[in-house]
Amino acid sequence: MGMDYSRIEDWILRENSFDPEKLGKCEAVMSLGNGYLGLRSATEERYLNETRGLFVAGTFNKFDENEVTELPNAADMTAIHLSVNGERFSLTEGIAEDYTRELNIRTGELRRSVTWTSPKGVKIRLAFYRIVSLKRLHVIAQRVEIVPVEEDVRVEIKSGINGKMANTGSQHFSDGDKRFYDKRVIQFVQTTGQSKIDFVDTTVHKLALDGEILPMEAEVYIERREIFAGYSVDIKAGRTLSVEKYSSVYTSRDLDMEGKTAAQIQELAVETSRELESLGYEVLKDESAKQWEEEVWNLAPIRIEGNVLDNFAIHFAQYHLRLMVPAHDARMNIGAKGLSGEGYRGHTFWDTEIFLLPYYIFTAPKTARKLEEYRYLSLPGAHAKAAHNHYQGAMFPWESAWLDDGEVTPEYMDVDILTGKPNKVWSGFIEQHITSDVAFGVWQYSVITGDEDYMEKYGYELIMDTAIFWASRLEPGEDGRYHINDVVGPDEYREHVNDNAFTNYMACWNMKKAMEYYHLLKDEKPEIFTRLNEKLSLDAAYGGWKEGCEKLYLPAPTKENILPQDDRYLSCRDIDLSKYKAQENVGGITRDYNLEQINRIQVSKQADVLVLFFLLEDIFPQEVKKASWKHYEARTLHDSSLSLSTHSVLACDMGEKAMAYDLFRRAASIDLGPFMGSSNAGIHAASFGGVWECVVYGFGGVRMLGGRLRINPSLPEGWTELSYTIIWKGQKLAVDVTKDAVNVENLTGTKKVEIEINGEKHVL
Ligand code: IFM
Repeated sequence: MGMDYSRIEDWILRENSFDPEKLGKCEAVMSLGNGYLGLRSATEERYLNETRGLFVAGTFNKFDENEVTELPNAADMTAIHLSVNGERFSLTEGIAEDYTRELNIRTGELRRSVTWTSPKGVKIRLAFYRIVSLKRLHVIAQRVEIVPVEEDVRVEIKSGINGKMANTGSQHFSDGDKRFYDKRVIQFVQTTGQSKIDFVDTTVHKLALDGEILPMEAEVYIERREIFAGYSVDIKAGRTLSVEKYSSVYTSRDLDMEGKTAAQIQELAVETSRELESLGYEVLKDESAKQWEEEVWNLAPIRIEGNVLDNFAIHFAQYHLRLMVPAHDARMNIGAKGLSGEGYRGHTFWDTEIFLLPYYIFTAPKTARKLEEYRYLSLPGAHAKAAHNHYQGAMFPWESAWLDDGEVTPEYMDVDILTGKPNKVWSGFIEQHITSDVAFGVWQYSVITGDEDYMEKYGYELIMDTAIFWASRLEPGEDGRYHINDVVGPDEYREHVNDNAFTNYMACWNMKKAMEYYHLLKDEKPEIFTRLNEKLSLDAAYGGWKEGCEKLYLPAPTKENILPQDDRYLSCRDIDLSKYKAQENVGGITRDYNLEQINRIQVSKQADVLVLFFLLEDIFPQEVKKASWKHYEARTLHDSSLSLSTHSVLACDMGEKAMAYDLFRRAASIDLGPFMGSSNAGIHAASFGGVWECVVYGFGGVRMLGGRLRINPSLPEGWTELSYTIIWKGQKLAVDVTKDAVNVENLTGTKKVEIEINGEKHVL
């Protein structure tokens, strides 16, 4: 498969004008990171409506008893205040010309340039560059270039570390230890209030005039929660002053800092600063770009021919999929906003298993394993949640943060439009399908990768333990069947429903899988069986699974072939949804009706039954999928960013190509689209996984069905070629699809691979 990376336009996300009222969008979609650090792309100069953000994966803290654990917004090190002849540089003053801001998603570099004339008429050219290194997880590097255009100027620079950051008001850090080494290196150590994690933030500046280093000593400003260096430099017209700033963040929670005291980490950070300074911005940028090339673009190449925008969209998704994933540490997982904002407090949802995991399984299995190890490591929280609710086994939290936090869904959010009171968030109590989603993720991972080591250490246990929860969760009904009452299914517009199809079928799948593995272990891995039997009493649990599966009520399709979403959905009233379907912003219906009223309308926030068809594709006949797809698509508002991609993939399966493409475009526009407010709190992590699912699962036709690999591609109008790679049981396959051919090549070639392509069995 030939990859042509030469077309630079395919890799650039550009902003051509600056709007100080609408800063959130670019801050989030152009954010930088490496899975350890996530940095919002707030500008060097500060604005009233900005939301600066620097997040370190897994460093959760609970601000106060009435709040849930969240990922704290760490000290800011990217602000650089500039003044020219005493006038502060700001794009809200004076005249800005030739403004552009560009994110190069191929290299991970952010650039901004502008010619600025100050209110008093002094003209300067400015260029700003920055990266978060993909090679050195702790490092941020910046470069600013200042060129006076017409007259000599005096530039003043104030730059350092600002520890006054908060998460919408919650200040997670102490005012810590501030240090200034050799009148050059600035250091600030802050500690989180409850989790007691030390953050060692260090920064150093390097100034040069036309490339010649200026050996300058800084003025130091130390105030409450901040420490800054000040420089002032005279620049002749036409000459270039460059200011490079190298910053690093280390925390006492970092795996690579384990066993080190705060003082040792401080010392190491100072050494890092000196090393970064000697390497310089260009070297740091180039080595990071090389890492992007090796780790992402060469490892998981995807190319769409025929539509530049779609080709960009899939690469943009891959860019963010790398930024958000803590591939370095299994003790943490992906937040619903990645590391690009405070939204959803850095918490992990079912988004990981159902929308994100497939990308990592098929392209970076080691990373996928870490995500599923996290679930094993957080079993104590799942046990505590089950016990708290008088169930057995592992009941996974709807939202999770640090390993032993357990459930961290906030109890209240937003306001009821009718009562004016805060809305109770029921998901943390009764959105229980997360438990089988976790089990499904484990199974997907193990089948696609063939990683038996994971299964033996963690996977079998997770599937059994979650099945034990389900058996204890079933409620006997008067009809002699078991029911699962009072839940929220994937569709969060329907609260307190009984027998949600997704929940019941997935619970049944979970128990059946546990039974299957019970036999497998007993017959083929007796020592593992004995260990787990002692730990989980499998022999006693088996009867509960068997009876549970046999008696659990599984909603059947109506005579019109529609699978009921829950026991009430199809009898609720229909209303004209066209107003909400056409809305620019999501959630319009909640401004007209409260949740109780919405519960009585046939309307869905997001894909529900359709996710079930997507996961358990082979147990439902095509006519049921088709009729249900039609019914629910008409009533789904896609008010969750998780929704469009599932509908698109299903539309592909249904042969509804135009619809599939339209839904894919809308999914790709969730963060890339024109609505400026939608990404303020951070990007929509799951939607990027969804975009990959649309391309590779939908148009690319890949699916793991009952343990087998199937490829049934179908390109949308306008795409002339789609190529991608997937890793199937350790074998890397390059798939190339055109309108009339599918070529699959086994690039690894060390094992036979069986695939069904367009209904025909092939062995590679
Ligand atoms: O997990 C989702 C949920 O399905 C809809 N609300 C947002 C959550 C986080 O993305």
